[in-house]
Amino acid sequence: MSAVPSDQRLNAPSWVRNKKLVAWVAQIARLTQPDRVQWCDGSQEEYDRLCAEMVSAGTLKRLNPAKRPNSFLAWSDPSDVARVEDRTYICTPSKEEAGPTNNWMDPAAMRGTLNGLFAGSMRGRTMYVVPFSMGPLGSHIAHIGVELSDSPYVVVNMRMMTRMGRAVCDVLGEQGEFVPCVHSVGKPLAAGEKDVPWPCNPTKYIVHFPQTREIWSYGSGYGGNALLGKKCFALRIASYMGRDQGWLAEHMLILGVTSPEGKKYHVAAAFPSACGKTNFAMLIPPPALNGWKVSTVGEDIAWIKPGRDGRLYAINPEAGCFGVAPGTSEKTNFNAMAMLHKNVIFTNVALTDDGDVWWEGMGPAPAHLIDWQGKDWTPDDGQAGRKAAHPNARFTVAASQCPSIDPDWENPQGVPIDAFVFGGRRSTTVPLITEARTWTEGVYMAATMGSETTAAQAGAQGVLRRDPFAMLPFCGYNMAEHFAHWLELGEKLAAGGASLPKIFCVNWFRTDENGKFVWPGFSENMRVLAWMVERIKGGTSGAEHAVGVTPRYEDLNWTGLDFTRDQFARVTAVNADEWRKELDSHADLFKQLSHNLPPQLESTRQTLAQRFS
Ligand code: O2Y
Ligand code: MN
Repeated sequence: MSAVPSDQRLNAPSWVRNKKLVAWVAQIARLTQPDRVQWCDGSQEEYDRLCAEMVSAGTLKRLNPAKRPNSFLAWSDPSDVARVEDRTYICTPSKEEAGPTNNWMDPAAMRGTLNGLFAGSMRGRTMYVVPFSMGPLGSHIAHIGVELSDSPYVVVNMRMMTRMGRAVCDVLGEQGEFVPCVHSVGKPLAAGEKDVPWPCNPTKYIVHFPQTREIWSYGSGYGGNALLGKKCFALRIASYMGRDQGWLAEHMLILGVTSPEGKKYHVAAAFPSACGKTNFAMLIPPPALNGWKVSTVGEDIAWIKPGRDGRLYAINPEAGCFGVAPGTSEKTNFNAMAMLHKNVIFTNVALTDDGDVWWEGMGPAPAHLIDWQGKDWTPDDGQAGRKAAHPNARFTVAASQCPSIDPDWENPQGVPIDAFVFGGRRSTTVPLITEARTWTEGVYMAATMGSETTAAQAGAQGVLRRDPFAMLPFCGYNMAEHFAHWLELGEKLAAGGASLPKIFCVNWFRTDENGKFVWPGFSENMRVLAWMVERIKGGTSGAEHAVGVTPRYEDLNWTGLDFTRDQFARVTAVNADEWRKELDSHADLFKQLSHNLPPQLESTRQTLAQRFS
């Protein structure tokens, strides 16, 4: 089969009217030399056909339709199991613009490298053209991208994670703008060469050109490396666009919370990984608080733009969840499990003997499984420390299958945000809940947030990593300038007379002298959320301490939970010695981020330090 040599072989369908798109597809086809080009219309027929082809190729296994209708399992190459932060680049004209927390390379030098890697990289394969919208089609907050990929696994996942296909080209029209995203697994096939189930390349590059709004990804077929609408576009490129255009692209869930009297509020919350972000987004209130309702607008990313009324409105730019399977159970997240009964693509979980899936933390292990690397597995292997599912194993599923999905989750206007919440996993120091007294104090909390590593993560356990705004791997420009952007946006909205969302900092993870969590977490976090809502309404009180405002024991609703004053004191105490060290560590962070760091942050730090002196 010969490589695509000319524009005539592009097969652009009549519903593609954007000349710039066709010209770009032709240019990338000339570079990457695929055997054929396929324009994805996003139909069910196309999805079914691609899945069937991947079953034949060994990339997917069809799960038992009686157990998981229309669901599949993929096992990746063992070397291609997660995002590769050390191979992720932000190619701004100057290194300072990318900032000290991003890998940077000169754009021209990177283009040279990429041109070499991508030349002929799709030989023997199909290049799929995947038009997608981040956000509801036609929403003024949404933006369009087009991913060119030689991976059918990417196509079917993008169909779940975004609004994808012909309808996007209709919105794009003749003149619309799109973010060009080029993806290759980096494994061209020679004539007659047999493919492998999960093609990839040991050399990996995940590259962003924020100025020209381009994404190039080479060598990986997995998750955030390959589904380019998610972290690459919706966070790294979008955060840069938001800084230029006066809006925010944040690593935040969005939830609706309705009080017993029927008034609805919306909260956007940022957590680093392994802090129960998906669980919080899909929280089910405990039975004793069943007058409260929580609904899910989004569980990973929020795009937030000022509305005409001066309030901030948020959309979930995604249409699906790419969630972590291990640790998810009916006990930890009933709603997530309920999403997974049908129409799911699982990646790197274990296969049961009756054609279903299993992962650590789901429930009792079956007597025999095939693990994510295709090997026999028994509970004895588990005892010996061998996992049946990879710790970063995933499910891809449409958000519409979430039982708690909010009726407004596709509202093109977005939902008005009443509060921002920033959280991390801290065994000491940071109280259960603190309300910032000012916008600047809230930005300070977000800028200095951090989380301790867990056993499931690579490296040593319990190490504190600062993760400002939970955006460390996702900010497409200098992190210090992200802080400045938040401060400026707050000033601008306040100057227009708007009342800004409240900002809260939470920590569900304080431990006792035996290392056990003191706060029960999960559903019980509703009690903290209810206090936040009361504060938004202006209805309940709290006590001011050195770092902000916290509820007193009597300010929380304890109906149905046996949680003593002493336990409450343990999770809310502000220890001066711990905080003096904490503030010194904030100074270290600010030193690292000193280029263009807003002076308000260091002055806030000094004000806090004085309170502990
Ligand atoms: O490992 C990956 O490729 C996926 S990372 C991811 C996926 C869904 C939601 N959040 C994340 C994350 O790393 O924050
Ligand atoms: Mn995430």
